[in-house]
Amino acid sequence: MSRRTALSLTAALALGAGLAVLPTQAQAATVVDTSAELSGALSSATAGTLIQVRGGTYYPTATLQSTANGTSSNPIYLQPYGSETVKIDGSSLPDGDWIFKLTADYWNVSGITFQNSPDSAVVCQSCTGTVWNNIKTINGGDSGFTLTGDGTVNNTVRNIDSYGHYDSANHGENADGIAVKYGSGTGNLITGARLYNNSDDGLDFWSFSSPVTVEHTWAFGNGVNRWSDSAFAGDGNGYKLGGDGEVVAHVVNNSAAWGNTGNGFTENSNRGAIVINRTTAYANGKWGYYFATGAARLGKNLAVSNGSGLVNKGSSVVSAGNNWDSGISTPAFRSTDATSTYNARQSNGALPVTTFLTTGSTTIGATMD
Ligand SMILES: [Ca+2]
Ligand SMILES: [Ca+2]
Repeated sequence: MSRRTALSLTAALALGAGLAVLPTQAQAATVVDTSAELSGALSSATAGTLIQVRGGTYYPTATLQSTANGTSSNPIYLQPYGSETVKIDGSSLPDGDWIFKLTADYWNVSGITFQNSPDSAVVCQSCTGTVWNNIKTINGGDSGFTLTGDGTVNNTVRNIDSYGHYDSANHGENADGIAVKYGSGTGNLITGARLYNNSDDGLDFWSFSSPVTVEHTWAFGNGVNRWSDSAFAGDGNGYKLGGDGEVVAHVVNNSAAWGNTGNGFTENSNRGAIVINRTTAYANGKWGYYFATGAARLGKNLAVSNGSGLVNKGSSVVSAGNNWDSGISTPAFRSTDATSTYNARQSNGALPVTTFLTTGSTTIGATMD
């Protein structure tokens, strides 16, 4: 028995019952330092496999992918070796290829940057129980991070940065920061995301028929033509919460949208009881909140300086405690300088500390953390 295992068991005994499941056996790490080794490790992984990638920038020539499943108690881990910096760059991939695709369950992917993909950067198709911690998807040719397919269940995307995506062939019409599209499945959570400067939307739930929860997320600067595209077609919504006829009650808590060219938050034709609480929409090009046809529940939200107005809400919307509701005042922002929102994340992976769009209010708007 290794020293580490002995200590863990001692700690477990000291803490008594109720502790999380311990690994049933120590599993040797698979350390890789070439794209070929990484590809092989992904496809041959089994429950409990720990894949550690040595620092450096990798240029795979084919999509890295796996259909290997972990289990809830023994996921498959993919992460950098120690504290090394790992970037996987799609510049050597064929046109139309993705960098990384999982069609698999119970993976735990953390700390890796996926950049310069010819198409989508990371796609998880019909995944159950995957956890993505502090990954980055940057400057790809379609959406940065995608959950798709039926059987998309209990996935957590925590502290992702996804920015700079642009699909040139479609003049920016499709590339979102996060896309949860064309599928179904409950228990999916996006938390701590920064989704910005993408050609289309920050976040897009087009044609996804089950509720998704979003919290502590920032979507900003999407839909701006940063590519000198004379036929630019990006929509520029911060949070596009539906589409394609699905009626689904997504939930967005304590999140913000600013500087997007479209709406800050929009049902996008979803007539379901979308729940939006304690969010802030600031300086978006169109409406702060666009919920003209559905039955959204809007509570304690704050809209300021949006191009078309604070809110466009239909007669089925339930609205209470928002700054457009009668008797609710609009607190002043401590800062409207967004510079600090681009800062490095905190050491625990959380969003950077900022006073931008904070008000100190305990009753309305996002807390920006
Ligand atoms: Ca679009
Ligand atoms: Ca979109």
